[in-house]
Amino acid sequence: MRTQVGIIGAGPAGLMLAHLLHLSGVESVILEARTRDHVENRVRAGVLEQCTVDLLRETGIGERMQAEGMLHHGIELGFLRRRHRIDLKALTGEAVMVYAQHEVVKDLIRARLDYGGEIIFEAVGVSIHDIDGDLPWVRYSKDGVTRELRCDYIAGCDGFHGICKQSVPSGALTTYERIYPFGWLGILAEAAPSQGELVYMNHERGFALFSMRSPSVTRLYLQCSPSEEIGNWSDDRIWDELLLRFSCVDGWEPNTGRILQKSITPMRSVVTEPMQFGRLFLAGDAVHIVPPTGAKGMNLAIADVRVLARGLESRYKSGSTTLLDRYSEVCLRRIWKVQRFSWWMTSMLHKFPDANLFDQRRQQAELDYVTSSRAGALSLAENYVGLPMDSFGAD
Ligand code: RFL
Ligand code: PHB
Repeated sequence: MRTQVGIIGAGPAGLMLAHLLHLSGVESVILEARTRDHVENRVRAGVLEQCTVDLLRETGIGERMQAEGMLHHGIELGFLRRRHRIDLKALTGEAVMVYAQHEVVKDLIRARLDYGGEIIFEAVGVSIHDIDGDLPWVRYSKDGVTRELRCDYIAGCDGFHGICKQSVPSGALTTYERIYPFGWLGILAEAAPSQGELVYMNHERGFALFSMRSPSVTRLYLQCSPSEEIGNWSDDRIWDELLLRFSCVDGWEPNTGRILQKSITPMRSVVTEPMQFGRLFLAGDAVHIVPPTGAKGMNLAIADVRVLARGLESRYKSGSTTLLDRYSEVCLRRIWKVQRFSWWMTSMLHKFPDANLFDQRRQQAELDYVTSSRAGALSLAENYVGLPMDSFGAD
């Protein structure tokens, strides 16, 4: 089989890239290791930046998000048992949309299949070859038969545990990393959200986050040890800990209900540079990870492929690789700013095992500053709704 762009991975990065390429008249084939059912039901992110929302709308896949997503004009930061609102809309003129990542994935898969695009699910044993030559190719197996996909370019959108980054010769890429001494235990609960906006709570027992998925489902997270076993957390223990961390002087607390799903995620910040090697372009979690405190992972993945799609479109329309050659440089400038923000939110809100009383008071002073100073709140808000998309222009 032959195509112009071979895409590895049907997460938000791979699916959005295929969609944008289709709109530009560029052919692609997606190879995905898991089943359609698995990728459509993988519970992950929930917050879309304004630019992501605009992109979904402008490219014709925003209809269900528009109907079912929840537009949020503010968020709350809590510390010392009080919640303080950051008015994103008043500060920046923009808002965020709470709409689950797996719903975006469903919308992208449906759009692709509707226009006759190909997604090969359950493609196992994927390996990539000749990425430093002009004719890269991919080997994979489907239904027990080994096949080859020949292409002009390969997009490595295969997430943090993917094979694309590992296929680059050692020494060609540099990885920058920070591993945090905690993880997040996340639950989905059958309970109406007890208020309309997200609450990021700093507490002496550790961070907690109140979010939502629909008028009847609440999403909650609590900071835990990175090596924590989910089996140690009964439903009762989870609710006791959440209610303790969220307890506020005004009596607000999340509604409780049946726990539908629970999982633990480690926290890390990672960037690998450059994002290109020969004819292989890496995008999304395959090349960077942010801790989820800034709600940026999926948004960054989509921002990468927006730049990549423009570069590829220009290559096929004019024959010029000028934009494509700048892919990594253009993306990394924004990625590092988003990394900084995600690290900063994480540092400000979590309890660090080695923090002393000085660190605790300094953290509270920082939260006090951000929630009481317009300049402090504006900086947070500007980053939270999403920094402007980088362009290829001379800015
Ligand atoms: P994905 O979604 O991991 O997709 C990669 C795909 O590649 C497939 N794959 C392979 N296919 C073929 N062959 C192979 N060898 C393959 N290896 C892997 C995988 O099956 C998969 O389908 O990466 P992508 O597309 O880069 O998207 C990144 C986002 O998924 C991720 O950054 C976000 O989920 C992060 N994230 C959040 N992002 C936000 O923007 N806002 C949020 O509010 C937010 N909250 C979160 C989050 C991530 C979390 N967890 C679970 C890590 C909250 C949490 C708890
Ligand atoms: C979520 O709803 O899953 C969510 C919201 C905000 C975050 C991270 C995750 O910062």
